[in-house]
Amino acid sequence: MLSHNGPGGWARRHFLAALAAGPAGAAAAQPLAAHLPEVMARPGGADLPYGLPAPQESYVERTLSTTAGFPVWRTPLQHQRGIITPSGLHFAVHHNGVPDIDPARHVLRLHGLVNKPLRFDLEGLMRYPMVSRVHFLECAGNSAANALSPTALDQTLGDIAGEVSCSEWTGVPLAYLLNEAGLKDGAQWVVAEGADGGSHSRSLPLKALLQDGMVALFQNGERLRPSQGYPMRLFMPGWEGNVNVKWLHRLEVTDAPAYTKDESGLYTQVLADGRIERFAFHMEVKSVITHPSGQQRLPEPHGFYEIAGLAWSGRGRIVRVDVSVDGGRSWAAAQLHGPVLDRAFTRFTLPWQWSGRRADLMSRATDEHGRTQPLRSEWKRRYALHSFNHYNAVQAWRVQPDGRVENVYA
Ligand SMILES: Nc1nc2c(c(=O)[nH]1)N[C@H]1C(S)=C(S)[C@@H](COP(=O)(O)O)O[C@H]1N2
Ligand SMILES: [Mo]
Repeated sequence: MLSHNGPGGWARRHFLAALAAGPAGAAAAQPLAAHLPEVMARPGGADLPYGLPAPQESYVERTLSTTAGFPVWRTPLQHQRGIITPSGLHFAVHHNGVPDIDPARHVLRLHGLVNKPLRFDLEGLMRYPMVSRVHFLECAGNSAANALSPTALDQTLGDIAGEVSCSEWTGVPLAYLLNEAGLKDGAQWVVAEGADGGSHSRSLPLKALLQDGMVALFQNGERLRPSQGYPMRLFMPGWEGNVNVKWLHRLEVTDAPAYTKDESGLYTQVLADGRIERFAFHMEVKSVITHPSGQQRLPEPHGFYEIAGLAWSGRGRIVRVDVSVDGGRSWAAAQLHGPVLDRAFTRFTLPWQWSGRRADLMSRATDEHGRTQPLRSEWKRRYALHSFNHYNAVQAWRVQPDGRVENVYA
């Protein structure tokens, strides 16, 4: 049988070439889709065992930034139409690289304040009943560029706020595993640990895990990508990305949080009065206009355009998105497109007749608990000057008379 991806196949040749070019070359290397013409030119070979986007769409890619000191791959939200992020475009944050895990040897241990410590291999876990849920995942540090000083004026939406994606996650509810192990008196917290080099670990309240936690095994119908924690990760809907421990291999039930390096360092937040916000798990209500957005250009100087975007809340469903085209002086209710799901991306649109004059576009989402996005000035008043986590303020785009769109601090 002909294999394109086996040893010596075209995919492998491409990767070897990218590796030979070094890390910088690898990042800048042409995407696999660029090799499609080569495949399609082969007689009778006009398709692949695992499909790829059209070569003409190969510019739709995650963007890599290493300024944080570790790789951050951002979703190009400005190209997303719909609520599901294609798996290959899911954002990724790796504090200790991506471990190469043999699924046949990977084991998840559950121990601590339990009656019966348990050990699950992948085969064993696969026999448990599973649930499927569509949820967004967002890094606490998403939109940091906007939270800090005005540095992101010439960036795309993905560059600014692409540390959020939305997928269908399928896996085993944590309650099944915790109840099987049996909880001892005093059990209050669970410390989750990953199998990556730095043993990424976070403490989570047991009660919330029993209600909502999942050991996710599938993403959009296929096994998790290595980038998302293959072969298993913790998933907590609506909570900051960091607690969703990838390459999960240990759950320890405890009576108190462990104050791990990952929760006491980067992922705390300093308030304006100097106090520190600890264990702020929820990602708050937020929205972004994807079309038009930063660095796009409206092709005609005036006329009809559909404003489109995505809204989400870590606390529940989106009930309303208001859009302004005059920098927040007046607002109109956008149309929400179903399905409107709990703690998931919700698509919104508003028809717009552009006069051709400079216009400042904004969106402001409200969730079912009546929480509404703050303005940037309101958000900045609450937190210390250098704080940037959990930034959910209104995003503004300026449309210039020549159709250019740029980030603006309104
Ligand atoms: N084991 C492990 N889990 C991890 C991380 C990590 O570096 N190692 N990064 C965390 C951070 S900071 C985020 S935002 C999310 C990102 O999940 P994703 O890469 O699947 O988008 O994973 C979290 N889980
Ligand atoms: Mo993160």
